[in-house]
Amino acid sequence: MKQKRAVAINDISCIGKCSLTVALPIISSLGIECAVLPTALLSAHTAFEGFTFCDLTHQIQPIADHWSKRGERFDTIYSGYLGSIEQIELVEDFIDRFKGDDTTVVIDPVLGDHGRLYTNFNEIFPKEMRKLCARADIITPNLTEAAFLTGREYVGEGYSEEYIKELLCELSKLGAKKIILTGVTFDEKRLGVACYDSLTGEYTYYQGERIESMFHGTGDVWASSFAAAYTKGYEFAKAAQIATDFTVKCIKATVDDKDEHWYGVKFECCLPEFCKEYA
Ligand code: PXL
Repeated sequence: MKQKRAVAINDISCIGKCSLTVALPIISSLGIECAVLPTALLSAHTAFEGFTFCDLTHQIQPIADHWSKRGERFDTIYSGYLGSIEQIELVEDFIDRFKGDDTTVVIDPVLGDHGRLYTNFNEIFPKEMRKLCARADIITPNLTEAAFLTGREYVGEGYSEEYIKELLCELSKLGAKKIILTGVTFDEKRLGVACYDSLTGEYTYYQGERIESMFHGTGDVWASSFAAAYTKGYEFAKAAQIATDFTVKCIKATVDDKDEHWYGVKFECCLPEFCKEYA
């Protein structure tokens, strides 16, 4: 059987377990080749004070040109954290060049969390991210990102199912046919995702155990395991469920190290089981 192939477009944060250091092992663990297009090199992700940042924007076009000349193809194009407006535009261009009939474009529109944009981003960012979302088949924003993308006010908790449906519907107007909202909760015990397939009109909710701690990089763990499962061939809502279960397991494996939350989750401990179950 032909091996599936994904390309992960993301930064390398040397410490802090997010972006490529998470995407590569998780996607590879399901037997999928994971090509990488590194967008920047950081000593640690941006929540670490004093991080260094080496911009690799100038490398994106030459790498794409080389791949294009060679006729390289991908089953999945998956992008996460992008460090500048120019990078977002280059990824738009990359998609236009490399999206074939059988390619799925998964965009995690990384913008912020807890109602705020991440360090380094300004209010122009969400506008450009909207254009990138228009080229996606699937987008996976959290509630903060959904608010910035739709221009609606951020509602952290205590929202209704109606509100979530409205958000999903508005997000689908950006262009992607399938939307997954992450970090959705309706009570103190459960946390999960809300999925909307605008082609079938179907809404699906999947909730896992809610663990009261905050670890960095869990959004990337979720999106990478979703991209891995979807590329593997699991259908949309099932892949979202697989990613939710995996992320909960990773958080549970890390919960005793709450004070180290900048360092991300111990997803490595959970990979053998993930692999055994879904590869
Ligand atoms: O996990 C998202 C992410 C990825 N990459 C970098 C980040 C962040 C979030 O802060 O700073 C560099």
